[in-house]
Amino acid sequence: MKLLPGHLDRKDQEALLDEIRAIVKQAPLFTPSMPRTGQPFSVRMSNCGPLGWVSDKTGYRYQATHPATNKPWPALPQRLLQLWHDLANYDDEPQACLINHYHSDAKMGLHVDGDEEDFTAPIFSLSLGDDARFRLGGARRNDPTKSFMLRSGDILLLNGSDRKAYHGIDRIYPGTSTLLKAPGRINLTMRRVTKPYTNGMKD
Ligand code: MD3
Ligand code: FE
Repeated sequence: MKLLPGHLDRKDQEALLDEIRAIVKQAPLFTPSMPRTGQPFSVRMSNCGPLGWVSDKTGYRYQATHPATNKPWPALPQRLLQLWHDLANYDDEPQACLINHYHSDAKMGLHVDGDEEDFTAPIFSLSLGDDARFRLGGARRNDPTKSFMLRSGDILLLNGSDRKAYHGIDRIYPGTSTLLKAPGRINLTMRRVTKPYTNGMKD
């Protein structure tokens, strides 16, 4: 992984937040639930880009439409695409940007991001709002873990073996940032979902 602390300054964070607010007006935050049990997540989600990640009783998947409005997801903002091009070191465009919203007590348990077909592409994460404690482990759930703080404006790139590693958010530190109007945190993750296009020819 590569952590770029404070990559976005306050002005850039505010400009990006304005775009995210416009997106969640079109594609409201929804509460995903665990496959089978239907247990709700504490994190609320939305997406932008051609595909979005959703979870409900029938499973985890990427789909082209919002689960409640059934409308296509809003477009990925140009400033996010530009950051991907500048930093991701990957030629193809991201296809999904998952928007996670954490209230003060929300967390995300250890998991692997495994619903993408292309694991050669990195995952690009950007944090806005209150500080969070992020935990990164290894390929197996019981591997040792390390924790890091993620702060507003930080960018985290996950590539190589870390791309398939267990990870989660242990806790939010409410009131550590003044960016959002209320305590909480937003995390954006840009992802490549399908394998890049090839026409089957050798060169
Ligand atoms: C490490 N989000 O959306 S971002 C997720 O802060 C997710 O909302 C967390 O885990 C959040 O799936 C962590 C950093 C991150 C994202 C994807 C990863 C770390 C990762 C994929 C593999 C390994
Ligand atoms: Fe994840």
